[in-house]
Amino acid sequence: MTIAIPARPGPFQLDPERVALVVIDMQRDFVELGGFGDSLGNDVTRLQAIIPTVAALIGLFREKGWPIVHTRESHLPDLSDCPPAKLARGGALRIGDVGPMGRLLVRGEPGNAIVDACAPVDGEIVIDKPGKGMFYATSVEAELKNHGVSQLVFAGVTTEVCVQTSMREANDRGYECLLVEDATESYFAEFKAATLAMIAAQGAIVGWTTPFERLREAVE
Ligand code: TIU
Repeated sequence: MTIAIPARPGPFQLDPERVALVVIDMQRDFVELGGFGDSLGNDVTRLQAIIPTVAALIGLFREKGWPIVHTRESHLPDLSDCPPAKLARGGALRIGDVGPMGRLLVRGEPGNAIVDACAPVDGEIVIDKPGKGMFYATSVEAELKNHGVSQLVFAGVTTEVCVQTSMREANDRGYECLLVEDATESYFAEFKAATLAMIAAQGAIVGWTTPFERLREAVE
């Protein structure tokens, strides 16, 4: 039995047997001062506002016993998985340089950790990804297949970069995707607004969007 979630551009038919939550890159590197996002000149405080909503969404999926995937954008310490074209870009500091929370965007460094309020617990899937999208150079597709998942509810940062890239990758692979509007944020308000609009346009060309409360009310 599916649950109809009020959403844009129309109801999202959530199937409790096939759904998983994907929380994209809720890392200190993107939401705290001294991390990678800050090093690029962004106002990271904008992103901190969604932490309670993302945590509540994670709590809802845990309560239901539905699978949860957490991603981290990260690179190996030797940066062998970081293309030169990505390494060459940045602000005052580059990927792999030492910042106040350790080496920027490097796996295992303090800044690469997911913020405490959204941290994974045992049994949840954690995916380290070298790109913006969650499918590129990762094992996530096999993990989702193992769990029988064909619908993905998305949250995390940043809306138009890693979240949208991951949604588009998922959409092309046949997953039905729902983005939780107030559980995602961008450094740029106008980019978030445009992303939400373009995802749901043309009859859900990439997927559906809805606020957390609509989702919570419908599934509880
Ligand atoms: N810069 C920016 O908006 N985002 C990223 O670099 N990565 C993610 O979105 N996770």
